[in-house]
Amino acid sequence: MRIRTFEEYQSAYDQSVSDPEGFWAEVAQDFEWKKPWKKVLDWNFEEPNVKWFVGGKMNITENCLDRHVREKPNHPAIIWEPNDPSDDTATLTYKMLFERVCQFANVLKKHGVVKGDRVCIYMPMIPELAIAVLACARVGAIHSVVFGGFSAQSIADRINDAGCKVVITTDGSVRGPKQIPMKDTVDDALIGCPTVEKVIVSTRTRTPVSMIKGRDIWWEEEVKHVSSECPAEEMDAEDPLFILYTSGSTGKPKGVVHTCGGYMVYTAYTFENVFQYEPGDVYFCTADIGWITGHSYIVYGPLLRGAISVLFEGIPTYPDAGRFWDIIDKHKVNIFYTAPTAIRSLMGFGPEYFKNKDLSSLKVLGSVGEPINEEAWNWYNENIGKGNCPIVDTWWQTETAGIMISPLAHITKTKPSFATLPLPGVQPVLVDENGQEIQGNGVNGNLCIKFPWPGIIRTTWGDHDRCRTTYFSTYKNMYFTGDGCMRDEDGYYRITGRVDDVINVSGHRIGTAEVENAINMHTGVVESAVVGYPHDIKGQGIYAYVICEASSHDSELTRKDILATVSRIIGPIAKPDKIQFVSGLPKTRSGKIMRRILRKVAEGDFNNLGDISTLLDPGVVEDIKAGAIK
Ligand code: 7RM
Repeated sequence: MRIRTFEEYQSAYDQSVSDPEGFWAEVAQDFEWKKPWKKVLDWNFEEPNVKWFVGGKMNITENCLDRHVREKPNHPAIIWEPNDPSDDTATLTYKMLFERVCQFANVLKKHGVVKGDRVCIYMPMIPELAIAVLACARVGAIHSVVFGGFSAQSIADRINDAGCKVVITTDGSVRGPKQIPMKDTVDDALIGCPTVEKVIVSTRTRTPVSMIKGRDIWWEEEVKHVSSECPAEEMDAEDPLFILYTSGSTGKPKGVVHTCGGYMVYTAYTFENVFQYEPGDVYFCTADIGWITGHSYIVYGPLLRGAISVLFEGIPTYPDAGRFWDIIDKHKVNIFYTAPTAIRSLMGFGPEYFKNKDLSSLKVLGSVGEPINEEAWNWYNENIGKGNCPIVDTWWQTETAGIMISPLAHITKTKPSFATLPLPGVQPVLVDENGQEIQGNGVNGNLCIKFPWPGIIRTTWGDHDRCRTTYFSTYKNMYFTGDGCMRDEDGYYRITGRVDDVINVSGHRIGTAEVENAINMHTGVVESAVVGYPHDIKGQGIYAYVICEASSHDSELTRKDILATVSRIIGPIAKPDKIQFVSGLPKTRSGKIMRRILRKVAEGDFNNLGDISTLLDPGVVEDIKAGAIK
């Protein structure tokens, strides 16, 4: 169901509110179902229990692949752009992708993977990553993609939480000038992973790896011995499609679960309407498939709509800061979707990197992952879009599966740093601290959604109650996003950032508790507290206050050791930007750290610390201020 005008948007929106079931049933007609659903929606937010297209049977890969192979086998599906621009790009047509997915699905089957099994995928941005994802979906296995930048410890935690039977990885990977071991890291992880039976290794770097007999097998060898025909497993609309781990304010990352039917309908619908994708358009999303943006808008959404999706292995600054613009020029990209952190970083390199590039193929620009500041929005609009490409500032989350609040390209009037209006099917509300809905315009509050949409999180793997308490218990009968938001006089939404203890560093979600736990693993550390602070390029940086044992003297060495510890426990993305050694933390008499004070000091705002009289020892505040890191 394609929206083409603002009036059509309004009427679709109205219908989606007055008759959500009728609305989504009509959207879902666009797909191939093996058996029709009996009921469109069953839901309550108390448990929560949300089911879309109840009783419907399907397989998402038939909608991503088989159907396009019948209609246009030789149409490009994936254009792979390697890390090194002088290496060959690879174009996979729908037919080629289909055959490779079926082949690899047969490899999975041969090694005992059956419907419902969990498979961990730890790979760089190569076509085999998309193939592995789709092959899992083909056989009904639940994929759990772990971002290639995570440490062995993080991989192990995720494998064990999900009970993965198989791991798919590569020998190594290349990112910019660096070679990164992948298989070695997996080997380290697997020391503590009893559920893993097989490791399938695809070749990327040809670096030496150790292959354990009986456990480790080569991808290239395996695919030689299987057929390239593999009927798709019949899945219930509510069977899990994947688990994706994401950070929250407390504890270890949660395994967000999405299911087959709703996810399919929601990602495809949002993809085509937000970007206004036209047949033949070349679409380039710069995210990594290890995050939700890559799942929904590199793999599933675009392939469901028969699109051409560019899959880029490298980084924005290699071989130089013009790489994105080179790729746009080379592949004549029409739709470009990236993150504010990348825009801010590339802005800093100056115009020489884009001025001689032909960007005239561009029609639509997108932004995702964090609030985009006006300066970055304007720079993006003027220099990349040349003033005639709408910017779709898309707000959404791992838990929402797809875009929730966003302009529709060429349809919704944009406004810098506003995600603008909810998509059809999305009913946002702003609530105050008491859980009261804030009506009217020109208001601020916590962003909640009061009605289910097909992509809503179904559960957190292995711990349904955690899903309830995290998202559905803060405010009764609402899904709580964790974001603060303002609705301006025009009814436009502007997301202001997290209101919980989640930090958004370069679009990566990092829980302060996770970083604190990692820092506390270091032997010399007694206690720590982590907060976010505004960072010019990353959006937010990580500021750690650390109390060390009296015996640690060389603070520079301790600082480096702490960084190494965090890298080891979580991964380099969670390394604090600033570490301040303190003798105490501002705690209330009941022992609670007053993070508000720590945030203010980290921001450099010493004069508005608020009431500190309830602190056990108000004296620590002076010490913290005196030692603050600029
Ligand atoms: C897609 C994704 C989710 C968090 C979310 C927000 C922030 C994402 C925007 C944004 C302002 C945006 N999933 N966020 N998009 N904030 N404007 N357009 O990023 O699960 O990794 O992160 O990201 O705080 O809650 S995520």
